[in-house]
Amino acid sequence: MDRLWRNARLATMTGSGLGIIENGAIGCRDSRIAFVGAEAEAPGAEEVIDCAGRWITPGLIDCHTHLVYAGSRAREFEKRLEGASYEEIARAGGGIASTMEATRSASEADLIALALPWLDALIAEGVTTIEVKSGYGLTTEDELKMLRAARALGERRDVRVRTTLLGAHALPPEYKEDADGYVALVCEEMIPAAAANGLADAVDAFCEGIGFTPGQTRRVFEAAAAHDLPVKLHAEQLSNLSGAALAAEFGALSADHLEYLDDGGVAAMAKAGTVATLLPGAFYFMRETQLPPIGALREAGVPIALATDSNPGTSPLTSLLLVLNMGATLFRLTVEECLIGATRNAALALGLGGEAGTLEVGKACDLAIWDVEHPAELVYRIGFNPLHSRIRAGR
Ligand code: DI6
Ligand code: FE
Repeated sequence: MDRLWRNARLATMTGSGLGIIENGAIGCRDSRIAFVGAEAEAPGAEEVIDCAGRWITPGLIDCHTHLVYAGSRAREFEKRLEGASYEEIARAGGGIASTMEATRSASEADLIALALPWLDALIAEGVTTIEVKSGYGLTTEDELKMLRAARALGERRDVRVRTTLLGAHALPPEYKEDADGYVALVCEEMIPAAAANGLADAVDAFCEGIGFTPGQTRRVFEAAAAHDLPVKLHAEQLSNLSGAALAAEFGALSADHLEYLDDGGVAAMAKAGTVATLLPGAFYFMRETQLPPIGALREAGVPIALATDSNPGTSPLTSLLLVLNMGATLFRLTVEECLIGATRNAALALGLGGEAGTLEVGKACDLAIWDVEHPAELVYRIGFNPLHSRIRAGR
């Protein structure tokens, strides 16, 4: 083996709980995990690192972000403090449309430069994989520009980036009277172009009163399927349009938000193996009071993931550790559910179940090493970062 981390306590995220191994060690060969287990059984390695009893978890995974965009929505935030609603602002041409204008005006290099500090904040907390969505360009050219910027983040930093085409995020002003025409553009131009250029790992849509109807979302999903791209969906965030069930029908990797999810949606997701990605940052920032149906999701065995939803309008948040705390305090998830939600289940939500999210032989050697006495501290503390070191692909 190339490298061995010894004298560690491991939370492997395998099995039913955290998969704890005391007196553990992890070995790495050619950037992959080659040994996980008791230190006494570990083979030799060229380089041996003494972890002094620290905890090792899989590198964290932020499986839902809108990290690439330009412009600020701080003034819109002020308006909301004065009483304007998110929907009112959106319908008056602000909200997503204002970020769209700034993003269209920005170059690919501008977008990369803007996103890097936010990405660095995530990386500083042990994040080794992020998903980044487009959705603020809303022309084929600007959506591809966003996806290229997102991919470039993975070259500027040592982080695995998965990109998602979210062309059906909002209706751009030039299609104001022609939503179906815009959906046709997404299906006939954006999705084929993103697929042809290898720029998207998945396709997403915003199925909502201020977004796209279930019928329009279906057309987007059909186009994605025609290009062999898996789908995800912003579903049941502000109202219940049965979007999650539609996503499940297409074997979606995940349905996200889900505050207004009903029993039928839960059952459909369970049957399809669709991950429920919960976004407590948006719940908090929007002062939402409707809780996602955690008990029903749990009972049905739907895997629950947690993510930042980092975006300028509803979750200007770049701390996945804070999301873990919010998952527990706001959604009453257990410590185990929170930690699994930002590792194993987050990997599933990105179609990376075989590659990341747990400490298992054969997976990429992506590790977070923590100065904590127990993994519960990662969920418990607010605004403190106990990361000792972060290993991505064995380094
Ligand atoms: N749901 C959200 O919370 C974000 N997008 C979406 O579909 C909000 C995006 C924004 O307001 O800029
Ligand atoms: Fe989102």
